[in-house]
Amino acid sequence: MKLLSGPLSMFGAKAEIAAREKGIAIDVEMVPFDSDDFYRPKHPEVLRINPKGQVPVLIDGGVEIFDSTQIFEYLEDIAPEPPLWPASPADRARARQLEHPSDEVFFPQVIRLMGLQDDLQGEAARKACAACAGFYARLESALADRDYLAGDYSYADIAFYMAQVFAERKGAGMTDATPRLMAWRERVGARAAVRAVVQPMMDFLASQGRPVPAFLQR
Ligand SMILES: N[C@@H](CCC(=O)N[C@@H](CS)C(=O)NCC(=O)O)C(=O)O
Repeated sequence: MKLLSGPLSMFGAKAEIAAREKGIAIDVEMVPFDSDDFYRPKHPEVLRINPKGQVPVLIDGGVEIFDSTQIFEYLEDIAPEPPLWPASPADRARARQLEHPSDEVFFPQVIRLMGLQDDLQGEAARKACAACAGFYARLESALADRDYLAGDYSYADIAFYMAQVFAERKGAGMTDATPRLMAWRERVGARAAVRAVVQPMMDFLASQGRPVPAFLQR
């Protein structure tokens, strides 16, 4: 099985962490990525398989998939153990409803901040940071009676862990205002699969002389 990812791809990291959690041997190839954070030149297999031209892309024999969440679903189907979605349909639906906004509601605020790094005190950046803080507060409430976002450790945790790493890098990290979420971050970050993927990413940042979030410094 081959995963096309990028050295700073949070979506690629989601897929790689999930494969490691499942114990699936996976060959990860990093596509070209330049110092301006552009994925250029586009890898020919990425262009062929993903009409959006984005990583991650997973190739497993004749199966070719793009989108990190679609890759989660495939991994769950081929390797049901250990499960990374809850068992019952209702709980699964709830977990998916936590994984999706991580990518599609929270992370877009982080992408907004990526373009506002020279004006972090400006109104647009402050609005994006406030949206992230609101998201953290909602998850803090969800963690009142559980250790992980959807009960047991799941894809929802993997997705949000990676999204918040990038939020931290871009100025919208979590704070002591959400202590349960901070403890959750410790718990998820201590997992071997998570460390094995996030640490090389941080090493890549350091190798480029770019800041590494304090909570991930060696
Ligand atoms: N929804 C997609 C998002 C993938 C995505 O945004 N990938 C980024 C890297 S993290 C990318 O390839 N960007 C290059 C581009 O859009 O040209 C997923 O979950 O895989």
